[in-house]
Amino acid sequence: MKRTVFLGLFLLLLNALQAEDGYRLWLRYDLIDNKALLQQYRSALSAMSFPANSPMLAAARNELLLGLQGLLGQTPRSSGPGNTFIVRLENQKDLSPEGFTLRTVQKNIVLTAPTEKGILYGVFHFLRLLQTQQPIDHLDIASSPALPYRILDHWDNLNRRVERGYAGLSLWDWFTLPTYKDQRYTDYARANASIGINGTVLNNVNASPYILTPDWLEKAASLADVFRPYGIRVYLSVRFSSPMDIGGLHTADPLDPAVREWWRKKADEIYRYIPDFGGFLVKANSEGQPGPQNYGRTHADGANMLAEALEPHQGIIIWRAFVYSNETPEDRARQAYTEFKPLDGQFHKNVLVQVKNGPIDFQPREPFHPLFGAMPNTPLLLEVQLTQEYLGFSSHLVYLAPLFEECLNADTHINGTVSKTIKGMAGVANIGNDRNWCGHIFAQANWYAFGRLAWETGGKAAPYSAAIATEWIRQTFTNDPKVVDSIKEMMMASREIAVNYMTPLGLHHIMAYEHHYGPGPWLANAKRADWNPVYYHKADTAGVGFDRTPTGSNALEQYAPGARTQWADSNACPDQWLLWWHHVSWNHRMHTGRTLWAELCRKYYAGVDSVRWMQRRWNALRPAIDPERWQQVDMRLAIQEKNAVEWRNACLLYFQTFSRQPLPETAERPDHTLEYYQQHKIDYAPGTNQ
Ligand code: GCW
Repeated sequence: MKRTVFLGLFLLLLNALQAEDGYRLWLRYDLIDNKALLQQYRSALSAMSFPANSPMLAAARNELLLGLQGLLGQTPRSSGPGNTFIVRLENQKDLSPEGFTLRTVQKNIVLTAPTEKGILYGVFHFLRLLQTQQPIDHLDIASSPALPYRILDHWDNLNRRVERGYAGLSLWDWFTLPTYKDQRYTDYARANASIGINGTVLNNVNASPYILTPDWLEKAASLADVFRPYGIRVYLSVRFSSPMDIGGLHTADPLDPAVREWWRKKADEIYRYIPDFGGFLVKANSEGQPGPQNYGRTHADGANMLAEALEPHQGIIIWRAFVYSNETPEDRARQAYTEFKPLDGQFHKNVLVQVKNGPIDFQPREPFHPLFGAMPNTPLLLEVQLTQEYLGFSSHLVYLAPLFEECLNADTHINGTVSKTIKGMAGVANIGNDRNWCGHIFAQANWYAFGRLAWETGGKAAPYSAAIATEWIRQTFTNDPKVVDSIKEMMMASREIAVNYMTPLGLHHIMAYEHHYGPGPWLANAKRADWNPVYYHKADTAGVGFDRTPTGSNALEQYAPGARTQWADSNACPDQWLLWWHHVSWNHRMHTGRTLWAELCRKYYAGVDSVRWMQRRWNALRPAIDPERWQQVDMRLAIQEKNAVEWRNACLLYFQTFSRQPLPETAERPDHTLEYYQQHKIDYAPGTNQ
């Protein structure tokens, strides 16, 4: 008897110790630790009227019960007297089909929505109110998503390796699909639904043609079945040459009738497997992928052929604008605009063009892409990268919402802010099969913020990053206001900190070759000119920076005059953009009054110092955070500090060979020579070796 009690206690303890491994993400439904509030919530939710006669409503209802059981330690009675949580499907004006209202009516809380999906989102919103300990006695909420398309793009290969993935293997265990449906698929869908994500592209844009063969379609269909009750549509990336690769045709020319027929039949087949299939995502004529240009056709010809095939089924084509060609000597930052701008208005109505936030490639800082606002007759999606290819992988704490928001709130000077020129957002996923999903606990915040931003933003001027961070911290860690503020400050500063120790003052693309982890500003022998850091910084003894004004590549001309003026003059250009737009001398006077060289040193040193500040802060938070997650983050911060020092030392020693000026007297000296850093190779960095 004693032994059993002992064992029981031991197991309980073990469970408690193991409980916080990050698996639950922000969907932690633990008993509310504020007694008074707990009582209020309990009495506000004594009964429930929630008819659930469909899989989606059942999912919503189950989530509500799961949440309430955890948060309140009890669930409402399904009928009877007392304050009731009432759920009703109901049309309401001013609400989009996915929207909902949550209102206090007499003593009841009423959730209404025009669709089941709205109910689902309303349930998650309500649970978030409880998790973040908000008052619920006078609710008057009407919420609709700002953007209709809110999609995760997985760069997952069929062999389970994830291109630019830093959180283990692909979440999709393709081999055991379609039969084995891992609980993680459901939990993934719950997490997405909780932040309003309504689509997922299952496979890498560098697509294998096999995804369109029956075996693989059956696997995709099985995932779609799991996701459907959570309002998530499945999309697939397709390889443009599929009719040749798996269809036995001798061409993939989009104007060839046999090719068109092949895609039509393929579309019909896909919809037999997945009746609500979302559509195709296509990377064509980019980085070696086949596309319509192989046959002298345009991107519009290619996209329209696929659009016709999916149209009868209400599917869409998402055609990526991430293109640059080796043959063209044109500044890479210009090329997407050059190719796509003339095609505006030529795409079928079920085609959306997906544009990365900046014109190069997910750098720590880039100006907004010139295509935003420039294609008024083509619906655009904004593509951002949650996985931190250029931002320290899953080793660095970098909260990306401020980066996304910088782009969303940028004024195109054509149609208002970028957020007003788009129909949706696509986020390159940072999810893998790591126990905590994203590798870094704080990387979960980037997944979370992506969904929340896509729901909330859309021309509204308010900055959301801080508010979203607060929500996430409260759900993920604690509601203790001091702790929340302390973590929030860290998160809000973290993006600028990374910019400082990696690529300050408008520097970009100066990282190591191929895996993109760590510094490599000296690299000059990649097989394409524009894969070389020296192409981007152009340092010489006269100065540093890429001249993109009329005296240089004139990428500036692709922006509206109003946008141009902020960057055009090297003396007026804000410091943070300077070396993106201008080649300036090492003694150029910055807005701070320092010379460029002095400012560059200051930024790199500040970057490292700030990582150490984050470490101290996290240390002080130790008593407030559960040991397991605290330690995970602490160890990753140690990696980040080491890397930041390497970035600073390597870059400053390298640029010093051109500036020929000393490092600041008082500063910490580099502990190695430039040659040491140049020889430092990382073998088998994750995210490559497809
Ligand atoms: O950021 C670059 C990556 C490639 C990626 C490409 C793209 C999927 O280095 O790995 O390929 O962008 O967006 O297509």
